Amino acid sequence: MAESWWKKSVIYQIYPRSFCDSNGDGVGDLNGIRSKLWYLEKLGVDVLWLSPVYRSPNADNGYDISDYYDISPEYGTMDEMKLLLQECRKRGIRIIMDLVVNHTSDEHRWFQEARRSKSSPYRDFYIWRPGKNGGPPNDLQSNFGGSAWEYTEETGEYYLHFYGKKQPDLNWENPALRREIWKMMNYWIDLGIGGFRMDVIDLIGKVPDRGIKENGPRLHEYLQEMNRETFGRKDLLTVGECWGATPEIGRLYSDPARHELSMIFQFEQIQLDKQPGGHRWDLKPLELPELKAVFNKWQQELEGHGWNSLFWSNHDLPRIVSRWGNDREYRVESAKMLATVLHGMKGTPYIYQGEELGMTNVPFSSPDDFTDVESRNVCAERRAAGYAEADILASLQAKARDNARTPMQWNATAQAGFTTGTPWYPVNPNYTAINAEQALADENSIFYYYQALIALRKTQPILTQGSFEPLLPDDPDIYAYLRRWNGKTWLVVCNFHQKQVTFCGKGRGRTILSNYPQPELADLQQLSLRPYEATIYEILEGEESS
Ligand code: TEU
Ligand code: CA
Repeated sequence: MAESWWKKSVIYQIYPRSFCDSNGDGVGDLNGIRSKLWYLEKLGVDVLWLSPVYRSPNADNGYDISDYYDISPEYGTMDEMKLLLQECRKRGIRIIMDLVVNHTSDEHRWFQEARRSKSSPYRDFYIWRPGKNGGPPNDLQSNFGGSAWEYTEETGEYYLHFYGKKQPDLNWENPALRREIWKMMNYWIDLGIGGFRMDVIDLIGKVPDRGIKENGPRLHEYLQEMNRETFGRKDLLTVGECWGATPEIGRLYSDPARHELSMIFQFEQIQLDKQPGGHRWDLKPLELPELKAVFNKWQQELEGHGWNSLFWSNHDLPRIVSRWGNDREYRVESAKMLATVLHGMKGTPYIYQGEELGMTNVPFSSPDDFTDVESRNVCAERRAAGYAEADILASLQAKARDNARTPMQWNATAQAGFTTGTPWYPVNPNYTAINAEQALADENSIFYYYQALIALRKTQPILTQGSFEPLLPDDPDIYAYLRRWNGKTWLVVCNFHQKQVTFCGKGRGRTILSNYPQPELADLQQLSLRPYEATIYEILEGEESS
């Protein structure tokens, strides 16, 4: 069987609002993306995932859609979308769209109809329940804080919303709703898109009366129906966002024999730096052995039964160099080290815009500077619960979604070259030093390191097909593993921390790529690793380490 194209791809996530503004209104747009295709082509990525650009009142920056068939006027027009698709096609770049179908906006026509009357044909597109004892139907909580139920005057019932009040949940048990979703997906497929990223797809099987949010009983039935009715007839990339996935669950989605999705985003590694049992705002430092254990498990357990996605960051997560690297004196070294760890593994890598420049978290100094809907809610909740302001600030600085959403840093001119107007969100003041123009002019930049990693993935089947073997699972500082394919062995060895450490392997290695100057041949029996040093070696024949 021919290998699917997306196993060799590297995907670049664009958060359109913050990528490039072409008309000076301070909001990134489709023409802005089109004007930067040369940059993405130079980086070498072959797929763009666009966070939502559909019509939306923006209660959650586009993750609240009011019309799936139209482009939000602030991003452009459907004709501009088609033009972007066309320009991408010329450059061999595919676009995958964000599919947000767990919920719509409350301003979507379906919901407007549904809320009006119990007899509306759209009533059953959403989930309505009468209240209990003068309150909501049960104590289900919204992922953005507070009750998941909202009362409506018109019919005296509550509707379910797992996210904001302006994001009512769709009722997937209704076959008429599912048919509408298939129709809409086919519309986009026919426009020539390369696939879908599926927002919180593990929630669509919800059974609110039994308190079931994730991984409901009919979830996989719906996905198999979706596959049959929409993308199954084409070789498209589909990736489901699944916060609650274990490798066992990951196989259910991505085992090709089950005809569901290409792969999922799993978040186990993303949840390691929080207090056990606590919320992600309850901070705890990352332990490297725990990180390795999670990745190793996913690498090994999906082998032959599915396919991994590989990512450090997205629009909901803090900047990885600030999170698990060092965004001060070793920003360049640590950003490259993190890239090496991830891109050396088996799966499809995703790069979040600005990650290839080593963009950092925002230096906000008050909780009130954080304006994202989730940040506002958690701040209000924690103030009400009596948390110290300093604690709230520390949590937001470490984890707020705002960190990922500052404008892309293109150059050192005003507003980082993102806009000629006033940006919708403040530019990180470090743009004068950290920006694309600077990176392109510096052959040792993080950008060119990502470019080299992407080029390796395109030319070296060992990266896409080779087996994965973890080394040193308990070492607190070194992240090392082997890849093997066709008689060849590669060693990826990284110092995750600032202190010097020694790696003891076997044989000799030829340097493939490193974030420090390296001799062509290295003695792997005793490698002294400098701060955040990362190297990929080919182990010379007959000298395999084990
Ligand atoms: O996020 C899924 C999700 O579960 C979030 O609640 C996540 O836990 C949080 O954002 C982490 O900060 C997806 C989208 O990626 C996000 O942008 C949307 O707000 C959310 O769904 C609702 O559509
Ligand atoms: Ca604009």
